[in-house]
Amino acid sequence: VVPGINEIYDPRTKTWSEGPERYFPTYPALFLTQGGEIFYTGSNAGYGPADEGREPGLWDLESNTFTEVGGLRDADQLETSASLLLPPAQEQRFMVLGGGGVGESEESTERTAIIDLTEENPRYRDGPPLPQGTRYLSSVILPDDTVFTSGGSEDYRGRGDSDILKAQFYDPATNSFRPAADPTVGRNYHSEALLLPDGRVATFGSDPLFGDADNTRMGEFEKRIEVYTPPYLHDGREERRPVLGEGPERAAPGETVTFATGQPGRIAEARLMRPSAVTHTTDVEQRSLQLEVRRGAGGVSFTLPEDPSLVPPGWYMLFVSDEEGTPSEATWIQIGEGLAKD
Ligand SMILES: [Cu+2]
Repeated sequence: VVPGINEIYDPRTKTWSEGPERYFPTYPALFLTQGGEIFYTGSNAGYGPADEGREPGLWDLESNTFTEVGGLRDADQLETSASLLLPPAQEQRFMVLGGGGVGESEESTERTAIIDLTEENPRYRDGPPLPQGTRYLSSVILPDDTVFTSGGSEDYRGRGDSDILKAQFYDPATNSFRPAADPTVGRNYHSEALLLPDGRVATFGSDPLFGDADNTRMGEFEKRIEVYTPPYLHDGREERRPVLGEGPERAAPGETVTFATGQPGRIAEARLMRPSAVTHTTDVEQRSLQLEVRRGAGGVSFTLPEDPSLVPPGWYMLFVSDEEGTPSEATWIQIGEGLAKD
């Protein structure tokens, strides 16, 4: 990667062409927005000067103009922050969580912030604070529209034994955090978490700079994996999960798809969730779309959003949930232009 040089890939012709020139630090969190612009939340994984490519904003690729958005507190602590497109994706609200100073800075922030891109002049507004300053926080959207956040460290790459053995849920509906079961393994740089198709969350990796609190020994890459089971599968609910039966494996945006089920009355909600491609604390692929549920005799139907900037082509996990919020296991469906249902 050459800093500032961007390329555009066309999967139809399998060719690369020159994209608009714009500089970002490494691993910039660049999200596709509804309408096709790119939103840079400001999250990045460092390596670059402190005064270039750090301001969050909206990037119009056609005109190569960049409109900065303001309102973000601790804007000098966006390195190693996490960001995500909040569920449901149709609302176009983005969230930034934590982060630290540039380079090997000891500083980190507990700040979270949210921006609504449907507003005329979008600006970040403060969200509820994290329990403490946090870098490398993992954040995973769950099928019940909450965000599971876990781990991270207070100092650069867990220095000084600063891993944070805490997890919490962020609920966009109430704009608040509530605690989740503590993780048992510390996770800082090069750690990840993602949603599994069975509704659980896997957390893995971590690349501490040092192996002890006094910072005298070299760190070792963390090889243990943890699997977290959210409360929506506790207390026997796992046995009562709704089940989605036969349906199409492929569909085009805007199409209505029908799936068989023995219990259409039990299916209250449906979410189309893009599988994770997380690295360096942020997953720009992660998105969850709310689908309206139509119940029929022996089946349920959903109409997919029409706009490919909301539903970029690819494979998705379709989750249905009951009134209580107990999700099904995911059913895989490939969505894209020209993929009519079969
Ligand atoms: Cu890296």
